[in-house]
Amino acid sequence: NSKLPLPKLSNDEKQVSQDLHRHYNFTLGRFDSDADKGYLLEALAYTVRDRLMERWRLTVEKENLAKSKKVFYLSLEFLLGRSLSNAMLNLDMEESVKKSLMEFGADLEELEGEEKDAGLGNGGLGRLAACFMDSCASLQLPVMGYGIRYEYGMFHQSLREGRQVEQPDHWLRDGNPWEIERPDHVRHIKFYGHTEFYKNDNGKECARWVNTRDVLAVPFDMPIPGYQNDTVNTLRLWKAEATDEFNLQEFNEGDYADAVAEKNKAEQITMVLYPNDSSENGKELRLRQQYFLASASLQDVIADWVKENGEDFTNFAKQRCFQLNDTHPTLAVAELMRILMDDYWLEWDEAWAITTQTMAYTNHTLLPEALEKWSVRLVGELLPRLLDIIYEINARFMAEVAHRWPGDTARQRRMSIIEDGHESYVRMAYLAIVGSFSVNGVAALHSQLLVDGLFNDFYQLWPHKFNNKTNGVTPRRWLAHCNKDLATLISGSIGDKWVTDLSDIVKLEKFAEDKLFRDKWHAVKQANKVKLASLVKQKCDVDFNPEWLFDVQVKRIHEYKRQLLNILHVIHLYDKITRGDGDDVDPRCVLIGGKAAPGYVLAKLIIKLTNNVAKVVNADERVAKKLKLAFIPNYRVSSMEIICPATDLSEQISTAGKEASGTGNMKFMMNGALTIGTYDGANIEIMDAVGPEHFFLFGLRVEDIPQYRLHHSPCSIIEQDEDLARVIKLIECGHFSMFEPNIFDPILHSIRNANDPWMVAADFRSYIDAQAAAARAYQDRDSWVTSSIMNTARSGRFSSDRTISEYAKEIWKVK
Ligand code: DL6
Repeated sequence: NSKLPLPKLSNDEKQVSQDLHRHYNFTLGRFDSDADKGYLLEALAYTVRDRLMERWRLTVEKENLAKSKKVFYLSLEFLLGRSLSNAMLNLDMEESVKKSLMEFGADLEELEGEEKDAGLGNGGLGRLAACFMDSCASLQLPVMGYGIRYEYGMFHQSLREGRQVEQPDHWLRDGNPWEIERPDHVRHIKFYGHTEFYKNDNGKECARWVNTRDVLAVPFDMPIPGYQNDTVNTLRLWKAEATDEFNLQEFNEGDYADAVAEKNKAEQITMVLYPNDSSENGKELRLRQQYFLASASLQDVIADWVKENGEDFTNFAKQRCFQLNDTHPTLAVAELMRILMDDYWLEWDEAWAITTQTMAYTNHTLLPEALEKWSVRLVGELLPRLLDIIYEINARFMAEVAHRWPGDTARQRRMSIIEDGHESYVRMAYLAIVGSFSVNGVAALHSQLLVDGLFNDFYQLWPHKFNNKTNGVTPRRWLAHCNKDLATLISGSIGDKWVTDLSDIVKLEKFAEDKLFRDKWHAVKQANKVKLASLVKQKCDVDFNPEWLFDVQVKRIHEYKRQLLNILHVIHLYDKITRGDGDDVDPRCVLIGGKAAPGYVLAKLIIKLTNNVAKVVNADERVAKKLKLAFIPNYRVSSMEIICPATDLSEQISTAGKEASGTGNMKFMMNGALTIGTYDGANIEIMDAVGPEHFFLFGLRVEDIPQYRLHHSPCSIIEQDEDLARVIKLIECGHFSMFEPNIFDPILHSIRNANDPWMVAADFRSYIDAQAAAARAYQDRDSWVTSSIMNTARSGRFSSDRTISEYAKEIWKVK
């Protein structure tokens, strides 16, 4: 097993230039003198990737040598965005690349803009996984990611007459230079078939899963570079392929069409990412994806273990740990039991001890529609052996509950992993809790609500399992890379330690007093706003004036996130100005962006309303000096890299208790935006960190809502609030839908609904007041810039390095 040492490639301009030419001419076979941007980008990617290879090999070797504990982050989503600029930053090779590109007459920024986003996620949960991978590599932790290599990532959103239109995102069409196929690590994944019992060579009664229809899992590895530390971790993404066996069998029987259909069916598993951010509606293909990921990853880890340790699993739990990113990969609990018992003949108790000391589960939502459950019928058909195991886990768990609370059958029913009814379901969150040693929420309030409410029964049984890990974002991508001028200004003042230790950024605080520094800070923000304004012009054909307040809400479109409240505010300003009462309205540009799940009718109608309001507002001369509204299409990671550095006011306006954490809120804060927000998710911790004087808080608190609901009457709120009544009237009378009367009725109905879960009417007045306060504050430039600096200076806690250090220390126990 002789490993060839790879040459350590230097970053000097000459070497980079040589490699760039070599890849352009030899790897890609291009000889034209007029460099094609697409090929040049590819050649550059290979040039950069070469420099990761040796570091990657050494990282793997070092980890194996150290025999340290390894962690595996299992996630159905990794929203990576672009890789090139991130790799260059981490390898510190931007300058030499810039110079080398001159020979091709190319501009780095322009090339970077050509790279497709790897959109393998929906939103917060997937992007968090990507930030975590970055932090693990930057902290040099032995953490490997496992996910799915979707052929089609998150759909491309375009607009037709203001409505969302979804188009497929075939991000792999032109190849992906950031992945390496590893056919030597292919795994077989079983589906269908049945369980068979037999006696093994030692006379032990064992089970095995037979007559299965197998699918191949082929791994593709992506390098995850740490920040200038020679560490390169691995993200392994699985692709489904048909096995040769069943292809051949049907082929030989002359059933060509069926053979091809089977092949397609197998490959369908990793064809497309489900574009729903909060409900999956029990689709069979989604269950296949979940099992496919869990099984491939666990088989991979176990095979590696056996190679290193033989079939002795005594130390497995001390040496390996799995973090389940939400319930999506939770079948891993049952799959680990299956592998240990069926393949290595461990006893139940032994296997269960290993499993429950190895699995840790993160919950990302309290929304009932996002709590996964799978029909027992479906699980039984697709994964019969897993269902046996889940039943057995539940039977033993129910015995424990009965022992702890004798006679409390209501509690047993409540806590059962199997929900009985007309149709029975497997409750995935309960399987995850029972099978894990740690259960965490993603912000302090969220974790508290979990133990007080949703998981209270489990908390009573196992209080020690529950903990909080407030989310964070990587300061490399979300400040050093995306806001280079600000990063330079910061490093010029306090040094660059903040890049790897964001707590150091607090040193900026004292510069808030410095007039010259404030002017520079303001100048950077203005330049970023000019860039965003030009993007908005290009994508939306709306003129944003960089002198005005940039008020931004970008995230998935969902009722609980309340983009609707934002639009009501815009309509209110429009109404105020047009009725001649706009003297106290300060100018602002409002930007909204985000994708709606394709089947989420109301969210799509909210997009349509935004666009219709934008059309009216932007065309009305009477408001032209005060108000602009734009909806930016196809919001994704790379758009956020331009949006967050340019934002003045960050909209984090979810109904209290509904947003588990939020991470966009942290990116904006880090880039010096002030937040207008509810007392929800990580907003609370953001406000605690920055101080309420630099934050615009509004709205009901989660503890007030139940009492408030008893007498909640949106109709009387509307009646009593003249401003809200006028806004509603404007929508109702068709002012924003001249040619399609009544199209917004479902939205009006949702606001007026006495049971409106999102409390839009209830929070309207305090939102309007907070918005007025924000606009007023923006007029005092000096004090606004001070607050902006304070936001960045006090964002240290929201680095994903801090979050990951907590996972490493308190859950994974790795160094
Ligand atoms: O934890 C990451 C992210 C949070 O910041 C958001 O607040 C939360 O909504 C999101 N959760 C989901 C839930 N999807 N599922 N399941 O995306 O997680």
